[in-house]
Amino acid sequence: MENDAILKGKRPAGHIGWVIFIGMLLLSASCGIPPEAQGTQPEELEGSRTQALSVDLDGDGTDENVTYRRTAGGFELAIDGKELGEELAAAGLRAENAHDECLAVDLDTSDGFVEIAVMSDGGSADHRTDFVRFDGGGAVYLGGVPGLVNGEAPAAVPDGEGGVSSYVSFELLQRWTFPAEYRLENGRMTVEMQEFYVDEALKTFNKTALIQLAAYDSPEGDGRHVIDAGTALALYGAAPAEEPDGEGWVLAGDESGKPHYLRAAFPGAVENAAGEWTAAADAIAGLELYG
Ligand SMILES: [Ca+2]
Ligand SMILES: [Ca+2]
Repeated sequence: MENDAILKGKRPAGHIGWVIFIGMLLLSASCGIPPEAQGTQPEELEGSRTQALSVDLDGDGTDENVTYRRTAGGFELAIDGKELGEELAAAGLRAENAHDECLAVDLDTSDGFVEIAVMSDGGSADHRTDFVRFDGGGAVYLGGVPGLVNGEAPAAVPDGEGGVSSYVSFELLQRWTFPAEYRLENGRMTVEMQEFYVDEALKTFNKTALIQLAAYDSPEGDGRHVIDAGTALALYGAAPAEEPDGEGWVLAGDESGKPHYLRAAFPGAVENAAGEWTAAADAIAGLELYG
């Protein structure tokens, strides 16, 4: 059946290949839509219409009937008539500003399951795709990744082998975004942590410490010292937080070029010299929203 084709095959080389690949994914994932409607279906969407898909989610050879509808508070999802929204919310799935349609995505073509991808835009362009598996009995929330699997930028690109190429972002009023790989491990989408994300191209200048800041020699947290108020800084970027509300690190450089790792808490607080959190705007001058 059509859906078996999603994400199968070799990883196309290069960006153009991915665009084509995603286009194929979109078409093949519209499995409940009559073939003649597939080409124009995304443009025909309206706010709250119910989407119907017919797809074998658990690999038992029989299609499940999936209905999905965006709501003011998130989305409704039913499989063979059984409403699963509450179950998924209890499992931690939040989809703020969910998209009008979900997609059937085969995260791992070797495991017999086809997942439902719920895309959302979040509160402030915090694009996200969450994955739901139907195991024959109920829905299992697999977690999610930043980015959208429907081809819109910022994109998340499944490889069909359990991995998703996406990104991590962290912000101290300014937001930094770095490429990152995610992988389905033990039924949970997990970011493959890197030691530290730094990109010289994302360096921003003309910051000034407004208060005494705590700083460290490395993102392991050693060599704690204090940056004096009035110190001119450049900010390079940030490591990812392991959880959206977690902590991360921002790398600052002073005029001598000496690096200082600042401990930061999502979505915009920095550790002061007393070891407490201070709102970033009160701690560092010159931060620009999403600069
Ligand atoms: Ca089935
Ligand atoms: Ca699969």
